[in-house]
Amino acid sequence: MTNHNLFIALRQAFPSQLHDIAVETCCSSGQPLNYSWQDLDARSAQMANMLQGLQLPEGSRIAVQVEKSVEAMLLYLATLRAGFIFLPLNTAYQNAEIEYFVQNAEPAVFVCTPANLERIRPIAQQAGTQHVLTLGDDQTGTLLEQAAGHPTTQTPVSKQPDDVAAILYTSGTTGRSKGAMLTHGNLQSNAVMLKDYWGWKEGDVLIHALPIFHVHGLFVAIHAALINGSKMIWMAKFDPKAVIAAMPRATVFMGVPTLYVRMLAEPTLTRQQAQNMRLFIAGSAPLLIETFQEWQERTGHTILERYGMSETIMLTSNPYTADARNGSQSTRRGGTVGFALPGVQLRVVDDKGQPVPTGEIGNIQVQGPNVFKGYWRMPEKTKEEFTADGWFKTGDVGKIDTSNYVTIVGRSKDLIISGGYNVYPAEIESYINELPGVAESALIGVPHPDFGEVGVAVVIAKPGVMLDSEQILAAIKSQLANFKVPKCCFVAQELPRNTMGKVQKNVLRESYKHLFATATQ
Ligand code: MLC
Ligand code: AMP
Repeated sequence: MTNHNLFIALRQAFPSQLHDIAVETCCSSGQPLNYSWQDLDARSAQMANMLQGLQLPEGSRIAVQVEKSVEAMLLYLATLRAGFIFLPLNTAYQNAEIEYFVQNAEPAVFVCTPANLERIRPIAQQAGTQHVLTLGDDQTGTLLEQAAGHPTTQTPVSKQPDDVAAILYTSGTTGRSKGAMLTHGNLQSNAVMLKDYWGWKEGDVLIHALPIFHVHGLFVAIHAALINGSKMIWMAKFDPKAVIAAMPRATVFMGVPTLYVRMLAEPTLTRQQAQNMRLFIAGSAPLLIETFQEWQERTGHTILERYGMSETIMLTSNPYTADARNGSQSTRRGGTVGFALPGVQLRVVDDKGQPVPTGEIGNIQVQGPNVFKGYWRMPEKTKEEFTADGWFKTGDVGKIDTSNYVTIVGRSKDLIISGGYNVYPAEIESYINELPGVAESALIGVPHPDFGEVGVAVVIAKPGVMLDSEQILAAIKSQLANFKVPKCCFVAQELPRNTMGKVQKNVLRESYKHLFATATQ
């Protein structure tokens, strides 16, 4: 039987010159560190052998909350090779958030930073995790120590396309975080298709400056480079100056809109500096038309915007070249997310599930080999998010025009996307509502010049209580990942409600929409 382990497809694309550089790091310490294709193969084999040596049950989850490093990527590859399930966690998550994930996913292994070991170990052990290992961003930690003695070759464990490769936590359209199960088949089909669709070719070099705990940095970017045998210039953190400086040695860049906004603020971003680049790709959040146009003017490049989700990886994309399917005039259009990708079916329906006429707004639903297997241990939630005829409800609202361009106009899910990170108002509100003296609260997203959108809290006090908004923010900050902390908090007399008693967030959004407007001038 064919082995569909994703690692095999990635490994097959490695160039024959295994001693060539595969990953070039730009260390903050100033010491460059390079990894050859041979290094990627041998070191991920050692880690895979080490994981296999732990005698874990089949389907074990390997939870990972570490700073970005090449070794962290190797751990992902090793997990694929060993046939386990990779579970990446945002480094900003604090104890309460981690507690929820480990109790829900019950990982057999938790890899954390050396600095977080004492904090994470009891949380992980409480959830039954047998192995808590460490990985620093400076090639240290017990994971590497234990892997070092293992053989540098390994045969990837046999997998079928439907076997789960990774779980990514997301809140989907409602409620608590759910683990989206992505299979080897989901990931491979998307990677192979994007290699072709985005015109990857020999000699391409990717600047990788995104975090590697979400779809964008972990799957879209890493898979694209590996499955094309392309070198990566690896940056542990996004620094606009460093990315611009690397452009003459690179050809492809992927980023969330905030990264483009920040690069545009740099005088070193010029047409000449970007002339070696072949492709700039944006996604994870709406790219403002102003950013799209300004980028075109400054660099001569047209950003290619695409749209995806944790549950589906990539769904739509503007064309790389004129797309024959859609007429030779098709080009990258700002303000749209392009066409449904090959193999992806996308439809726009009304609230009753009936397709809306071309050009009209409705709910976006999708099908395809990229659509996830379901939410981890939540069959009911999974059922809710699919239609009876098998379409996944994205929670995004949009339209398709006569030339098949998809435009996202909003979201039916109560979600704020801030700098490419998702913030779920229901989660933040539940924390605020627990604070002493708080009667209720509402978190809304308002436009922001840097992050695109940020959370603002409106809080109502219990009768007779004087609330202090700074104290509310400080209390939230001590419990939740920093990007979830509202950028402002207002204490109000009451929340606007409709006749059904539902809080009218649209009214609040309207009231506060200019809060950060002055910063754009
Ligand atoms: C950082 N901060 C944020 C924030 N990032 N606030 C709101 N939203 C964000 N995204 C705040 C911190 O809380 C902190 O505030 C201060 O900024 C500095 O933190 P930092 O970590 O030093 O920030 P910085 O390095 O500047 O990070 C900004 C960023 C980062 C834009 C580089 O957010 C980022 O890498 N975003 C990319 C997210 C991403 O990869 N998304 C893909 C999802 S996949 P304080 O007050 O605590 O000091 C997906 C599917 C798809 O959506 O289609 O791709
Ligand atoms: P996540 O749950 O982090 O995977 O976030 C996925 C969500 O990001 C999608 O459902 C969209 O709402 C949003 N998104 C991704 N790409 C785009 C884009 N190009 N434009 C607008 N929204 C996007």
